Amino acid sequence: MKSSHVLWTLLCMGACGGDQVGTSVGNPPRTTLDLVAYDGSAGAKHGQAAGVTLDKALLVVDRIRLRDAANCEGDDRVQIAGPLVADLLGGGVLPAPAPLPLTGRKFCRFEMRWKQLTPADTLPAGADPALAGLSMLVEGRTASGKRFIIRGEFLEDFRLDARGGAFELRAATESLFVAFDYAGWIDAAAVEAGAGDPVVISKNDNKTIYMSFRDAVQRSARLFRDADGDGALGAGEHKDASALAGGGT
Ligand SMILES: [Ca+2]
Repeated sequence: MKSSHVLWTLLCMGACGGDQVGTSVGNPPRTTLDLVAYDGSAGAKHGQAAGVTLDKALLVVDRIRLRDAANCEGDDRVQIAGPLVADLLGGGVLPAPAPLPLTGRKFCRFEMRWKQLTPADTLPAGADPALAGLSMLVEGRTASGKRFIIRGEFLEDFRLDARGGAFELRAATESLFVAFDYAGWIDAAAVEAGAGDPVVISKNDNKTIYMSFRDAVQRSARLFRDADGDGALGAGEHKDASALAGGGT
């Protein structure tokens, strides 16, 4: 089970040096990273996107690396230990957002990698047991009521490049979101045409939808600030123009 204490310790083993971090164990940083999803299309209700309604969206990412802006192609990077299990429509990273004690540094890139859990992996409290063995689990319905389930077994790397070359964590209390705009994830017409109830979308079933879905999820990722510091990604905080990084290629 993930422990913020262990995560903090691992992160410091790889990343914290000198005066980068002024806290110590027992006084954990308030700067955090969370993983969430939002609807980037105007007017739709939460969980509803482009002809489909999502009932569930969980994903797992392996370590996250932040590249130092001063040497973007070099080896100077910070690594956030994973895996991070997130309920994108619910509580975000489970059981709590990951510590991100990096105030005052500039970064040019966010590098992420899908993590496929093994069936024996212990899930954090609150995670859907059906996520075992997967890297992503999505369930929903089309407008006609046709149900679908997506069982992702993704392993690839993808990255979010800083807009304008670099972004900086400005305050010791600043928190970031890697947020996925789910409005374009799913081809509703293709799901409608799929066989089965529910329509199963996996590496072995409806593979064309499966591959398009994976690419769309990666492309939909953006990095945003929690501008008002309330711990949630508000509608005014996920405008594309305010993204610190994006791309998902
Ligand atoms: Ca907020």
